Amino acid sequence: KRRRAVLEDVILVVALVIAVIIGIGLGVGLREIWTPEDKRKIFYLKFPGQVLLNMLKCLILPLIVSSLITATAALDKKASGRLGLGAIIYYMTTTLIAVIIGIVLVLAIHPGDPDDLGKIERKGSSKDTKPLDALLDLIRNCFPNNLVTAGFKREITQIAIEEKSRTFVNSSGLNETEHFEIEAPYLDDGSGMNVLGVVVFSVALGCVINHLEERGRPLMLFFEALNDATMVLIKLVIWYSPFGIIFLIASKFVETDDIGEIAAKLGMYMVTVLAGLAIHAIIVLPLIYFIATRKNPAKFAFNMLKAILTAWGTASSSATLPVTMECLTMKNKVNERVVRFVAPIGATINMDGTALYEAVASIFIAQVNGITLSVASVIIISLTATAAAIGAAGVPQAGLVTMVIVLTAVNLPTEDVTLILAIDWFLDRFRTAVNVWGDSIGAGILDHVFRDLFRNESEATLVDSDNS
Ligand code: DAS
Repeated sequence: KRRRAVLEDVILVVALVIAVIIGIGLGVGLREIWTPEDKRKIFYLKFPGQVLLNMLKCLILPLIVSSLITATAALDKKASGRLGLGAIIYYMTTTLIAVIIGIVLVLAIHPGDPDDLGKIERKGSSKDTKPLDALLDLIRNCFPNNLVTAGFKREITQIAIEEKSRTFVNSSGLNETEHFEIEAPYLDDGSGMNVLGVVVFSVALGCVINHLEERGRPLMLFFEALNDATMVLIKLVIWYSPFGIIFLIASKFVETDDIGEIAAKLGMYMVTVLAGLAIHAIIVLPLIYFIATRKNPAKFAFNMLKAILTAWGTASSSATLPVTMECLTMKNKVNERVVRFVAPIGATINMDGTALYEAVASIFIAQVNGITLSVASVIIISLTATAAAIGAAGVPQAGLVTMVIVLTAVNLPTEDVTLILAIDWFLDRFRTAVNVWGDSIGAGILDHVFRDLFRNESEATLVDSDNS
């Protein structure tokens, strides 16, 4: 079964790479042969890609609700509360640190600089978006007044008005600047999904189901089944994605004027993501490990190398799971009980690399569109990137699928996912390796912190085995 899973993931990654190459070839070809009026056909060219994006958006709601409820409700059942609580604290802390590293880097490096892309200079800033209003919006959206409407709109206090200006040569050949106001389509304009509200509700319901124990069992089974079903649907969408990607990339190549410009931005974007992943994996995680266990992280890392390389090769945490568990127990001598609990759940919900990537990618897309995000939007991005990483399955391309959640949460154009599709299959392997490395560090720390919890238990086990 596992061999089949690994084979499937490898076939999928190969299909994605081939799809990218065909998409670029088709796009460059059409750019040459299509005349400007032919460009109307681009909507037909885009169609299979739009279908892919719509399927992804449609799966957001069931994915968030089922994965978060299942994750929060299941913890207590699978292991002693303390270990479960320790795992959650470690997961949340390292994932949020990864997101913050990503946000700091993408704002510092600014890979998607709109100035040389945007023919429209950005003047002024969005009016009437007072910080207090934005903060109240953020908190208000955590508690939607209607779950159903939360699925497609957010509550807001004001419409942000953006003043733009455009410089052009007028009839007498003089430069003239035209000022005009538009409604900022990306700030709190009430559309877009209230992801934060759905996330908060899901975690709250998950905790209550956990608390209800036996009485909550039917609900628990329902959401587990919903989660399984959603994962199957996501897998189907991911199998369709190579086909959709061909047309998304081709249409992007046809409609983008300056390919060189975009390529340069994608290069800077790749550097930003890889730099963030490197900082998190080489500095932050080993430091946390050393602080928590006083042990040498380099030795721990060396013993995990096989799992990290498998993660890089397959771009799938789930396919790497058995190797991760083997390296942890056999080489790093982590207690079997801890590994059996932390590794599978970690491979599913603890994805530092994916969370960092989603924060960087969504802010990059905002930058390329010349959109300056408010502080509230950046906070929404960090929270939804964390929730989206929890919702992402441990399969190739999962981070891209759930990134639609983050973009929808701050109402950014999801079509621009195309921008980064061409290199996503490459970045996916690095973020998957960081995901697995984060799970391993977690297991090492929890094993050390709760060693007394398991020592007498393992002695008891030894005694039992002596008696048997
Ligand atoms: N490939 C996913 C994993 O297996 C991560 C991702 O897609 O972001 O962890």
